[in-house]
Amino acid sequence: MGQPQQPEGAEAQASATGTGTAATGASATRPPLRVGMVGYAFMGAAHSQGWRTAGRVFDLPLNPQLTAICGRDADAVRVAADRHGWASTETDWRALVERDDIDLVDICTPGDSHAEIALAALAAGKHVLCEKPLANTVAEAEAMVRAAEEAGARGQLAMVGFNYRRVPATALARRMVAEGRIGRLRHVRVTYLQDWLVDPEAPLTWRLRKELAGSGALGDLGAHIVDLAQYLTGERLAGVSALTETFVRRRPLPGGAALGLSAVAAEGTTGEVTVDDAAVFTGRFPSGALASFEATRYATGRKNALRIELNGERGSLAFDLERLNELSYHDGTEPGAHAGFRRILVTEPDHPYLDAWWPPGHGLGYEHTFVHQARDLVHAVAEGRRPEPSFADGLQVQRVLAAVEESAEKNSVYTPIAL
Ligand code: SOE
Repeated sequence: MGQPQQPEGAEAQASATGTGTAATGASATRPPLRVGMVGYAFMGAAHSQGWRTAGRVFDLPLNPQLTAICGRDADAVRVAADRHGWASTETDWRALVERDDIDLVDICTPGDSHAEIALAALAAGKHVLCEKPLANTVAEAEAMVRAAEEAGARGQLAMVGFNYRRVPATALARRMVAEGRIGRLRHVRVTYLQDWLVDPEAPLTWRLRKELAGSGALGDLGAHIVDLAQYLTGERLAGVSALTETFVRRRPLPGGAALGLSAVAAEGTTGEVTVDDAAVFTGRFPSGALASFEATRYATGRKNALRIELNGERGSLAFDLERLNELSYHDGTEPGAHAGFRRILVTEPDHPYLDAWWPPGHGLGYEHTFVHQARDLVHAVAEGRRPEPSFADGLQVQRVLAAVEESAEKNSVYTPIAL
């Protein structure tokens, strides 16, 4: 089996079991974890991959079963079920969450339905995995945390899907920070750059509508980098100063279903973009470290460029999602003549998650983060252990996003965040 979810944590280390052997037919004899998923587009496909693969690679205590997938369009959800390996379909999520043969509900819908589905699933006695950002508003996220805490007392678990914690290189970076390898933190520099909105004729898909998505690049990309920065540092932002912008305010309406991030435009119709296209903000950590963040869909030529660099008194770490099998490390205690950033190829069996995968040098990709996410959640369920990131972690990220919006509305005034 791979490394525990929080490689540096005593709790997580105590959870490490197994030997790293790939799952065989033996997994079929383990108790099932029957999953019902709501949503079947991009994230639904990614999570399906996770559930389908986790038990075949990792030696899991429970056997994830792709029991039912739900979407409003009966034909489309049937096609998705066949493609991704789900045993049955539903067209009403309320029916899905009430089914007796479902143990865990995985929410892969746009943010406007996260709270309603999660509350119903928790009330129905299910464990819940919810895609990021946890909700569209702080109030919704607070209600979800309350429900998760009540359900937790009954033994149910709730996790939010910040999958970039599960890249082996980011998990290794977390471990190295916790080991003190960069020493006292001074700077955190994070960008998440995409370019799928550069064309002003790209249609107004759901991600550009506040009532569905909550916010734009901020919630979609900014949520990831806030979570990752806080996860890697082990600290929570104390306050932010922000700018946001919507560069293109009207766009053609979509003429049909979304195709990945985009869609075909319907000719002659336009609608208003009601979210930010980009968010740039600075922040302070309680330790005194300074942070800068940039999230945009207008970084021409940048496809999925999530980059983070941490500078500490003793060293630095840098990660680039477009080279996700690598971690750069500079040991500032080395003699100057030989010092410099070196590339750690994060494919060794003693790197997080990697003892179950391929021989050294045979790298992993984006989809594997979802396999690791499923793996970690299965362990948490089997061990009755609160998974991370929890709904409370998701709420705290939501509070940062709200502070960014508040600061941007007030010309970047420094806006504290309740810890
Ligand atoms: C689109 O910007 C998107 O698919 C995000 O919604 C995901 O969370 C991110 O992982 C990749 O980009």
